[in-house]
Amino acid sequence: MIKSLAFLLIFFVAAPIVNSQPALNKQRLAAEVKSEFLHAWNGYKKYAWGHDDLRPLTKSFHDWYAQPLLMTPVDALDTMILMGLKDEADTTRKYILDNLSFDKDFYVQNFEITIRLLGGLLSSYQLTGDKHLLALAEDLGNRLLPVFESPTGLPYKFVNLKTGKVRGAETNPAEAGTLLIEFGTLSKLTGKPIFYDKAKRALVETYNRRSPIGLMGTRFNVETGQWTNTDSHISAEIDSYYEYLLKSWLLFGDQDCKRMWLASIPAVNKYLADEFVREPTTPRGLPAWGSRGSVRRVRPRAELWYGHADMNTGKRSTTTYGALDAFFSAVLALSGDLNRAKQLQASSFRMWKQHGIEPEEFNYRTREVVHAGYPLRPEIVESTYHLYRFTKNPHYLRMGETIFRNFVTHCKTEAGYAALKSVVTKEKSDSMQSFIFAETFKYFYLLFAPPRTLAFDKVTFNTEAHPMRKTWK
Ligand code: DMJ
Repeated sequence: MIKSLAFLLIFFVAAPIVNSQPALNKQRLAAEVKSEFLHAWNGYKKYAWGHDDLRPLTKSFHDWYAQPLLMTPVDALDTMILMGLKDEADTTRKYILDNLSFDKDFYVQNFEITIRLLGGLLSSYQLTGDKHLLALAEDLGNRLLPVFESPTGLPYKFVNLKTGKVRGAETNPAEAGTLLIEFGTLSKLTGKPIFYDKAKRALVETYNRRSPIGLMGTRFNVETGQWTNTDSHISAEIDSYYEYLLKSWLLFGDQDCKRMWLASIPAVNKYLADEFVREPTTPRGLPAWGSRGSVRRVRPRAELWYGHADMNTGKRSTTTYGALDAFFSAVLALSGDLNRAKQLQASSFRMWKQHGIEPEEFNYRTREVVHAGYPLRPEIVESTYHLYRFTKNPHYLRMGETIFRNFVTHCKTEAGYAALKSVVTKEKSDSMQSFIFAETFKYFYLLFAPPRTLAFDKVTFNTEAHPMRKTWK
């Protein structure tokens, strides 16, 4: 009797309050995002112009290799165009065309150069029609091609841009399978099938190495074709492989990619998805039943996360999820699985709210932070934007506003934006990677900007948020 009275009381106390929040001012938020973009961009221009990245604490710069490859300007250009920053975009485009050369005698990481530079040049070409950008992309594409010359067709990790020598036989599904959107678009725009064929073969060869139960591992060797790490998940080193199976089908209408995606997703949902009911706890983490004092969250809650499992047995290994994994809600939404997309996004947002900013890795069962860093990642914003576009539910605008405000509060510095060493202590680190411009600010902006800014249903974003448009038959 006492228990059922308590239940009634708790139920009514905890019943959701009718949402009476004032309508959110999208126009004002879009303007705020643009102004924060410019704050970071001006910091880059002042302290790191001509280099790859800004170091926001020491107000200096960082280059990835022996000489700069203009990672930040190329990654940022299409965002400037979408934000309507015309003069800034014109100056940046001219600077890139006058200064960027890929005739460099050093090794670069094929995956990073493909998603940031090849992707950035191609989308900026599509947005401006400037043929010089396409010529630069083609030159880069040709210099990257030697990576595919392995006994299996799986790409080596590094290539020397001048000599074409390759190295790095151990790679992973993300680096091998996240190339077709960029190489395929380059192929369509130049009329040269080789780019499409090589990247597609790499994707198929990656898929062919799935386990008998349909899961991918973390690392393999491109010369032997053998797995060297069999941990399966949707996180770093595998993540965008799944994204490109789906998106290559959507962008190119490639039926093999459709088949591979449809054959892959059931295993992911069977073995990696972790659905459970979380029992209510008090704010102190004690069970709600039998505890005293005020109880806010009292009803058991169904949660969906994606954890780790062994690729051969499907046995759960760890219950970790993190900032990178948050991209998967966008992929699920794009695939038409809105139910899982919404549930997973709710989980990502809970992870975000626990410390007011998300950690790199989180144990979703115990709610403990495993890796506390936050390198300014965009994935949760990307998924918020996709869910808003698919559902039109203002809930996602409010979610985006919270994320944006926390992001500004904790990461803004005098010279730009800084990664966090720890989301718990909020201590900053001296890094501002180029994807803050390509992705984080772009997805924030597109979430709040008028839909006409970019035709969501006509573009496919590469994994660095560079939008590709099908302009070919
Ligand atoms: C980006 O370079 C890409 O989104 C990639 O797929 C994963 N990591 C970063 C952003 O977090």
